[in-house]
Amino acid sequence: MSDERRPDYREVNFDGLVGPTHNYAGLALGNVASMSHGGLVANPKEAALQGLAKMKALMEAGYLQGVLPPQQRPDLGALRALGFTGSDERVLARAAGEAPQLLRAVCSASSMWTANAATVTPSVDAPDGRLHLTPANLQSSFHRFLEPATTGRVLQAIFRDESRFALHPALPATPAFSDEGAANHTRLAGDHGEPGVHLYVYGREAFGWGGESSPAPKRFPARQTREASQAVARQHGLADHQVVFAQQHPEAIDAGVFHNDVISVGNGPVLLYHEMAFLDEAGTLEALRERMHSPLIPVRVPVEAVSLEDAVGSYLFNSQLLSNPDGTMTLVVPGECQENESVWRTLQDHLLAGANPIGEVVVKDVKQSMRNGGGPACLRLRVVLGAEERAALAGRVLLDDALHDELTAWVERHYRDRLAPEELADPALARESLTALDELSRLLEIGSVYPFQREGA
Ligand code: SUG
Repeated sequence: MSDERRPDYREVNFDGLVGPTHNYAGLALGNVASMSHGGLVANPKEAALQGLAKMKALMEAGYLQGVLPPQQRPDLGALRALGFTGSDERVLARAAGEAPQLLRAVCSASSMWTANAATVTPSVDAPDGRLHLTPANLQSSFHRFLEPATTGRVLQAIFRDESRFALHPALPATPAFSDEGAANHTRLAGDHGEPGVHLYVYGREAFGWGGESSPAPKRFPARQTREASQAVARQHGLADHQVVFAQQHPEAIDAGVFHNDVISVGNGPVLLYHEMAFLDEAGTLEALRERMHSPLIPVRVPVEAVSLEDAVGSYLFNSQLLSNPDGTMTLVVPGECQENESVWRTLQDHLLAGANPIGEVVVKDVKQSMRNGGGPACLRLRVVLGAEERAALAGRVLLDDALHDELTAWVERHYRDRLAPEELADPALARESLTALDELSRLLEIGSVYPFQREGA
């Protein structure tokens, strides 16, 4: 790590492309939107197009935009591993009859939420001068535990240059090392090229759980452990003076804040957070200030302005906070913020009018994803890269007009515009999905990342 600033370092937002089996299955305990929308009819085509429209809008506004592909779903390999045998049709039919929740799980398009794909440390912070990535093990739910193997292959295909990029194995997939990736990680720095401080927010401690210093949520599970965050920081070579570990407020988890990115968002020197985000608010800010090279700019939203319920319902904090070249910042909020009076008022009176760099609010409609608890920030993985590192990315994953148009046409060609949970056993859906993904992997030039391309599965 060096102390000099690197002016060519910029943030690339890698959004997850929504997969063809996007559906509402009510799979995510502690995620209020997923729990309340299970069973609804989804529109995979609209979901994918909403995501692409967001990517295009940000690209046109001058931000660097990347794209990550969806995963192979239904994951028939997972069903076979659980004892379902016979032809693909038979496996699907038996799972639908005997274990419909398992079928729903193996059909989830949850890899669209790439904030949970991995945790990333830019090269400017790492002792070996390489960018470090660790795929999240996502072991806290079965449908998401199915993601890291393919995520690892996708990241390997893109961050292939070992002289610049270090891809680590996911942590052991066991409750003590429960890891949900960048959704619980925030890098703060004066600008992207300045050495940063890494804020890791965890919900529980695995060893010493429930003690007086570590109160636990009572209603919903805490998905990230302190031990997992510490292990990721260790893998990436970060030193004590570069990291802060903060416990999430257990009352927030019980109100539906299943990841830290549902209650705070930071970028550059700005940390926008709700009063109930951290168990020790003052201690967390102080630790950040002590370590940062530039002054921290905290933007606090008190409970009186926005209740926890409104924060969770509107996803105000699951916004994208984007840095502009003139030092201002843009907040990309989900449409639900506009529909909530206290949230919209807070955005105007408190955030835009306040003494902070946030100078613009942009509203984006990602309702298809929102109904499963995924706002604008869930849909992207932030990767800070220098110019040479950007040039070293493999595959065709940085969005330009041509790629956007090809992806849109690809979605129009292959996706259904309605998908009910009862339709997931349709063997035609599985075939459509594989045909689409095979074409996509060629379009993105990422090679054979899918199990069916590797094993003939
Ligand atoms: O893990 N929802 C995802 C939403 C993830 C949002 N990501 C961030 N906050 N970064 C989850 O809870 C619901 C799927 C369903 O119910 O069909 C789901 O997995």
